[in-house]
Amino acid sequence: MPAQEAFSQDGYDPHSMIDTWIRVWEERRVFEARGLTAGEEDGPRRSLLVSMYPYPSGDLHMGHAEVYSMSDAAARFARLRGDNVLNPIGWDSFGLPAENAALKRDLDPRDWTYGNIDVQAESFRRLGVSFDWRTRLHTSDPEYYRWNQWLFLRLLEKGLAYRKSAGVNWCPVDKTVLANEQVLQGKCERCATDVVPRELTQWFFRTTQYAQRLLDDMAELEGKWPDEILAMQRNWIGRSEGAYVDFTVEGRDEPVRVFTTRPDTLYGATFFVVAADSPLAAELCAPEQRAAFEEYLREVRTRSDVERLATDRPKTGVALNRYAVNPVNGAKIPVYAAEYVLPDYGTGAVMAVPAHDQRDLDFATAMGLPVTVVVETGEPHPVETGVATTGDGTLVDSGAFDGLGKQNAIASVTAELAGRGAGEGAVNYRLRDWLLSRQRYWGTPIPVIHCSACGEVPVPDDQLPVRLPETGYELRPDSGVSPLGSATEWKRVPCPACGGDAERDTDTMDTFVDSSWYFLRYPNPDYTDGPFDPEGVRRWLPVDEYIGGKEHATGHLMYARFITKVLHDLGLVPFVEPFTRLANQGQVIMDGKAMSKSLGNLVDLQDQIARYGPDAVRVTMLFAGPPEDDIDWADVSPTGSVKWLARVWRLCGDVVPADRQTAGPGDPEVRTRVHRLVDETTRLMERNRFNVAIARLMELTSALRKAIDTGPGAADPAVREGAEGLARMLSCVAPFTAEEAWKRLGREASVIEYGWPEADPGLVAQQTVTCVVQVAGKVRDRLEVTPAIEEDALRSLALASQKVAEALGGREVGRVIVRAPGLVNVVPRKD
Ligand code: ANZ
Ligand code: ZN
Repeated sequence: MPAQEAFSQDGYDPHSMIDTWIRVWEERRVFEARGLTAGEEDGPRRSLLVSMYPYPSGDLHMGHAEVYSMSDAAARFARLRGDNVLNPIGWDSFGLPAENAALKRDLDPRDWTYGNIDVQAESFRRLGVSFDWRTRLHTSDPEYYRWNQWLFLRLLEKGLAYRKSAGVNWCPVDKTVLANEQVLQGKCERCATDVVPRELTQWFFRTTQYAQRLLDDMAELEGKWPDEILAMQRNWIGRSEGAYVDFTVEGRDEPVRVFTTRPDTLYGATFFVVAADSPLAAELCAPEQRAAFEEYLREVRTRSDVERLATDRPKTGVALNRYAVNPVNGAKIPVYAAEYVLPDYGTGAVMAVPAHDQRDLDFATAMGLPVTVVVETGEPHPVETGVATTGDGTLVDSGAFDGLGKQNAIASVTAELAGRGAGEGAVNYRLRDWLLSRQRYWGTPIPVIHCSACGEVPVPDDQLPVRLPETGYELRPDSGVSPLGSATEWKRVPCPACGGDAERDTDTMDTFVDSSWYFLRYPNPDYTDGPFDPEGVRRWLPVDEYIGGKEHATGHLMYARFITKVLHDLGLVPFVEPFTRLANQGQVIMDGKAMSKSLGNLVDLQDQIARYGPDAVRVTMLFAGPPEDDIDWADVSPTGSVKWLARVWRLCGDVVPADRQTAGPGDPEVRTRVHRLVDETTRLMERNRFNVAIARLMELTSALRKAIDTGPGAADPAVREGAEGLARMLSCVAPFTAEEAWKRLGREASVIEYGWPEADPGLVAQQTVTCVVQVAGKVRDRLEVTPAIEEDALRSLALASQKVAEALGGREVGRVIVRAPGLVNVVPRKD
């Protein structure tokens, strides 16, 4: 524990106040939502604000402090404004780090996990986060994961869960399956042996069946989710329209189907490519090419999809010495196996049109294959430039289709193919089915029993949960593929169908299954009659606002959307989208880089709290910039935050007690200023612009200080009105100090129960707003500007300020961050 910093803030002590207020809040139950699942139906507006739940990897870190400072400010604001708010907390407590820690320190993954959860829970309390602790859930509890199993069985019944063979990373020395994060540059993180691909039978959820709905329902999210995330989802689903075309292949009865987005280029197909690692390639390979093909295949298996699709790598492949026949003109074209065609996209085979597809052109160039232009686009010939032509144009050398434009030709060729049974229009998605089996211990066991007589038999619902064995298993088994495979006692069960000897499935579920529905259980985490309480779900869901990092754009958010649609189809939830609004927060970085142990730039949250107190840490997080931007901890000033909080605390102590004030509404100028600032802060908080809202609160602090020292004085009612408003608004961002300030104003706890101050519209109408100008995060000047001022104008105005020039002291300007009309931050260049 680092020493607490000694602050000479005239009595303001950011540490000693903590325990008192935690106790008061708990006693008064101020953070409990009303009517979770029963009673108080017709209360005020309900809102459910959810932050992506934490993983208990140790104590809370700076990233957690950032997310929860933001979500808590939003939750407290909504509560102060009269919403019935549910601010829940749970833990994503299954996952690989627990196993690694257990192996390294010879612990039970349970002890490590639950120990960390307790530490994090205590830290959340001491950070003043306004959770309703009745929602607390842990996904590694059998009471929770039994419902993962229950859901899995429902998907299995619907044909949405299935098994097929798929590749895994295998370490031949440790004889174990490695998760992607355990593979470092192609080597096992433990023993540095080259990892080899291996085929295993694995469980999948059929997300592809929902591809179109995942796209269509995005219409509901437009304008409510960040555009960037929607674009990433759209791209991940990757819908392409085109056609299937059937090519006959010599010596094979069934034709081979390809997917193409450009059926109009069919006459330009000069060769045919199948994915080297597809069963089809092995089947088509002529005997004399077998040896070459197998050698090539070994090479291909070591490469990732990203490498395989990279356009800057030389194209490789092997001729299979077979011919495919073009259905429209009977042309015989050679068949190749190559890595640039992926086995699990489209049909795993392509008609190659080198004139109009860049990868095909690169391959043709490498192999010396012909290039035939069939769409005249006006661009130079692909053979001369090495660039395939992809623009619009007119068909040539395409028989009866000559002269058609691209779009017309796509339709006509597709119709022609369909007419003679050699193809049809098709839609293809890049989205893959969700591979959910993990060969790991610390996860939800898959509730299936394998019987030699009956096959895959679901565990009956009344035998759930299938609990993890607590003893008799090896985390790194000497043989076999998964830890549960080593639990011989646990594995052996009678078949539920025939009673014969059978074995449990030994895989566990991807933890993204746990997180795909946890928010539905928040209103009643102890519910036992189903995965979630239908009444709680009806009252509180979908989530009004979901807050978390961009890294979940295509993983977690896609899975949660998918499972919600499945639950909807099962009649279990009335909506199809789980998160009405989504907000992303940036990361906390240090000196321009992500914090990491290896870089030695880790900032420890507990150390920061010990120095500055929880409120100053929260204020610093929020004041650093808009929520979606990264926060560079090297550029912020927690000391500045402490000083401001101390100023508020002192100010509220200086205001004359209510019964000794002067009569009347108080100084009109002060009142006007107070009401305008309340109004602006309100509007900024509504839009989650916490940084500018705090700038307004700072301004209010200074205005009131001035009113006391050189204005109407500490007994003026407008000064009290302003100070009380300040304490109430402050409780969103610095809850402990706000309570102390409220007490110093002679008021009774808790300030939260007094609500958000109202601005008098009559006083609000105004001509100018105040823009705060910071240099390196410190306020250096204030400018009166019109509310509609443009960013550029504001930037010039700020840079022209004498005070800014003084603060820069000759340093060069690096970045200028402008948030019109309220804030300009000038960041000096670092050398
Ligand atoms: C012939 C053609 C001609 C193509 C042309 C494109 C341009 P998107 O848009 O991503 O869906 N393709 C099909 N299956 C593939 C696979 N398994 N691996 C690699 N490439 C594959 O891309 C669809 C296009 O990608 C398809 O259309 C096919 O090439 C190729 F002027 O067919 B095209
Ligand atoms: Zn059986």
